[in-house]
Amino acid sequence: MTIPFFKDTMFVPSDVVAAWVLTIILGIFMAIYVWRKQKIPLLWSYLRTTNHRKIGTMYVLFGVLFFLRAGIDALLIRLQLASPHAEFWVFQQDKYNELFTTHGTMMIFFVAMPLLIGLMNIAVPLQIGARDLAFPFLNAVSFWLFLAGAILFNMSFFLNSAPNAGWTGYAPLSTDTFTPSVGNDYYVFSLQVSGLGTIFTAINMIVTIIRHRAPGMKLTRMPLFPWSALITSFLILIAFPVLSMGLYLLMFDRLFGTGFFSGEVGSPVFWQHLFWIFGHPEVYILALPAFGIFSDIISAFSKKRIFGYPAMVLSLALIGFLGFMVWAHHMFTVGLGPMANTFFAITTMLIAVPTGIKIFNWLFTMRGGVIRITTPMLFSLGFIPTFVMGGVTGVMLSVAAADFQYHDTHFVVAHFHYTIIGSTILGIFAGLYYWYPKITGKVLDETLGKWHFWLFLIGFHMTFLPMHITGLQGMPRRVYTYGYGDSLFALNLTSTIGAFIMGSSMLIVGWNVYKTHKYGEKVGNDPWDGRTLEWTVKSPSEEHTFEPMPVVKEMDPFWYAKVEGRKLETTTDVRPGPIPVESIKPILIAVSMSLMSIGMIYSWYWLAILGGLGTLGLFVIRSVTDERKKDYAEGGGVQ
Ligand code: HEM
Ligand SMILES: [Cu+2]
Repeated sequence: MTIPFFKDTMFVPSDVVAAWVLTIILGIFMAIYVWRKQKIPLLWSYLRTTNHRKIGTMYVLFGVLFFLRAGIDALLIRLQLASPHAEFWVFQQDKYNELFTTHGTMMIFFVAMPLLIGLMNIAVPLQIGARDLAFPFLNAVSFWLFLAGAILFNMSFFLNSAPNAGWTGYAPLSTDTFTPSVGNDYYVFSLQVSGLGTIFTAINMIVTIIRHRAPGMKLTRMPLFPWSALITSFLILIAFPVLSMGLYLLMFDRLFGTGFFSGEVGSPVFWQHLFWIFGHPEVYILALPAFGIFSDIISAFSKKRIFGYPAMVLSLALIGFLGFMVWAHHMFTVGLGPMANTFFAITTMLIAVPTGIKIFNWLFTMRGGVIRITTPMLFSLGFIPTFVMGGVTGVMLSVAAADFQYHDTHFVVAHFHYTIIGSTILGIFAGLYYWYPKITGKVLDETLGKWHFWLFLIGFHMTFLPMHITGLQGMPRRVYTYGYGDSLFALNLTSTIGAFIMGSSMLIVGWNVYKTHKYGEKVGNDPWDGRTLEWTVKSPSEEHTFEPMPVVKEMDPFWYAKVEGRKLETTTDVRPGPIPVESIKPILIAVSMSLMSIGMIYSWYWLAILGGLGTLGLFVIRSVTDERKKDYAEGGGVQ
């Protein structure tokens, strides 16, 4: 579509126009709703909150919103690939590149990460008997930085300059020589801003878990989800700064004419190393929390203690450690040589060992247990075979010689969707159904939940199973079409139908949330007959939980107390806990960082400097003030 713009004419793709129109209409409706229902005070309190459950809820809400957007991207990709030589409506200019880039980037950074971090925010403090995260203010900063990055990233689409170099941003394609428009600057800055928030979260989680466990809860008595959150946080703390450095260098290459990733001294392979030293651990950052969620759920709904607890913890740590030794398996075809390829092939294969241990331990936990097939349990059961299949193709890919054949085909696309969706996305669904009462006070409808599960799982396998075959037949990834003679049509059509079945299952989730909100009944503290501490506090959890504080003398203390018909022992003699307070500064920090980023993206340096000074100023003000002074004076909440 061409529109008159000042004196020039400007090309605006019709999907961008459609998105603008839809967003404006939706925006107006939402504004009217907020005004009519008098939700402004509520909105205002959420803008300033530093409470872990509220922040976690916001992470989840926005994660779901972006899931919708990235999911629509996926459906558009699948429509384009449904038949040979398709020319789909939205397929204008270099749209396909933008589609897989925004789909991949959003799914990893703005869907999977925030949903997991949201669940950690909601559940971890409640599971370990902490009143909040160690640094509530910093937690709010983390959230707003994530949202600022995500909004920045989405802005690019509305301004018709979406990034298009893949979620891996491979140089030299991502350098200004080959993609001079601002699209990939959006990629650089949105990941930089949200990544900073993620690093802050990692620090926060580590300190919370180390310092704020309930009295008596030794690390060896801690449930597995907090364990996985702890190990994941260490991975984030090591991996994300590497991404940051890579992005800094790319920024210099793009904006200031340096040559780190191109030219005579620089090399695109440097980018690949930096990206995958971050990128491979990233897939464990996505998988390990899901493992934690499944462990807690499988144990709760089998009415059994988790089998092989020490082995479970050790294998989490081992997977985390090995995750940093294998990055070059993404680079087998780069030409690092046989020694390097052999080393990275073997370390990659080794990861199957701790992963296998975990799989068997989940199975042994169920063995002889009293199994209840609830929705969270169904998702956990669906995870096991799905993830194992992803693991098997992972071992296939780790054979360096064979990878020359599979590399950059749809076989790889099939493999990583089996692992990421099989672990992270199923884990997120399981966790959301499981902890929903702690967020809203109600349990989601079980019948609809099961419909969601079956449609999603069947749609999933229908989508991605055929991709193994199309991949082995040589269908390359990131290529927008294929020929009539390639025998790829039937399989691709199956994939596309599967993708729409998956998509439609998400409509059921929407209906479920609405129905539960309207007709669901409030539940008590412990709707699932749970084992761990989060089920001892009110649903939804309040701002001052654990008063008085439980004393933990074993693993799954709540369960054994229930079985033995006694009350959990409590104490009022505990170490001081964090106090959540309301503050507008976190969101202001995020706003000024966004302004700085926009200034950099468009080379409006006055705006960049203004935004930078604003950020710095806010950090300085924050360093010399303490929002909690009021609470000290009142003596309330200080314990
Ligand atoms: C909901 C259903 C989904 C469908 C139908 C789908 C479909 C696809 C397809 C067809 C591609 C390959 C595009 C190409 O190479 O030409 C792709 C790429 C990708 N997908 Fe998905 N996907 C889905 C969900 C997810 C989820 C949940 C994640 C991660 C959390 C994810 C992460 C990625 C990534 C990282 C890429 C690579 C993008 C790139 O090559 O730069 N996808 N997806
Ligand atoms: Cu990898």
